[in-house]
Amino acid sequence: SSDTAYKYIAVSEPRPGVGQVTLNRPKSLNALSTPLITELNAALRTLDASPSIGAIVLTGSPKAFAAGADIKEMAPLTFSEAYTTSFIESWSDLTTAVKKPLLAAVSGYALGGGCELALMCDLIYTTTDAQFGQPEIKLGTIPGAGGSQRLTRAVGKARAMELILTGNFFSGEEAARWGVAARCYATHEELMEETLKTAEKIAGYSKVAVMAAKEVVNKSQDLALRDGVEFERRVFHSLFGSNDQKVGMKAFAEKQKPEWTHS
Ligand code: CO8
Repeated sequence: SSDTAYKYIAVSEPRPGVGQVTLNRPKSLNALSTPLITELNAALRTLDASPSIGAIVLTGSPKAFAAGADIKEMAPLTFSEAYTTSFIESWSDLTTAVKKPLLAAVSGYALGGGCELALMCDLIYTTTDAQFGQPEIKLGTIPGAGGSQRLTRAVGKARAMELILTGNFFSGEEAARWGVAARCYATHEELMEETLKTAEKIAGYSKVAVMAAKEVVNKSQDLALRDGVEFERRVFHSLFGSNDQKVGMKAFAEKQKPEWTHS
């Protein structure tokens, strides 16, 4: 394992086909510094390229998924520095470079950039008492890693506007009720167990179909309905060219378990 190469994260394979990245900067509640994001991007690229991995879980500690971008790193930045170095832009690598499903398991604080990082993942599971929020307004700034756009798409304008203007936190229970998270669980242990179980299930399907499914669902967030439906149909048609679509349908007809070839 390449674990030892990382300082701010840990990488493991807790279940067959499941890669896990654990944010590990406990002294600052997993504040997302540039070096941490650089490691995260490298780990995700490695897992995405690994033929044995079918799904990726991103998590933090029971106390904090991530308490935001690193405020101490941001404090001295000038406009020119932020602008010319495209500060925060590399965070989006997560949404553009990773083709395998990325599941966020969120316990504790998911604030500011931490909330935005979770929102960049394909699926969020959380704990009832997790604390989500976009508190940037309290620092004299605004969300900068997609929060105003992704949170608004997830919860609607009324709630997003209230959350972003007040900086109020919302619970994991609310996140699940409002559609930010797919599910919430009573404890961190239960959260991890259920997230890994779901990831393992996804990793057991054809990688071609899984990647296509992730791609078409995410497209719904970018495209108008008519274009999205058209895009879905094109991708659906293209899967007639995959081996696994034949494998899956033949196995169904023969009442056999499909043996995916991932091709
Ligand atoms: N950045 C840096 N350090 C942090 C951060 C952070 N976001 N959050 C916590 N820490 C540090 C604290 O400074 C403290 O360090 P130290 O021990 O050296 O004093 C340590 O972590 C523990 O934190 P606390 O003592 O504060 O722990 P509490 O349990 O008392 O409080 C809270 C926990 C409520 C989570 C509190 O730490 C807090 O409010 N943190 C900041 C939350 C926040 O405002 N997040 C949003 C940051 S802004 C942002 O993410 C913008 C993203 C996009 C920017 C785009 C710009 C272009």
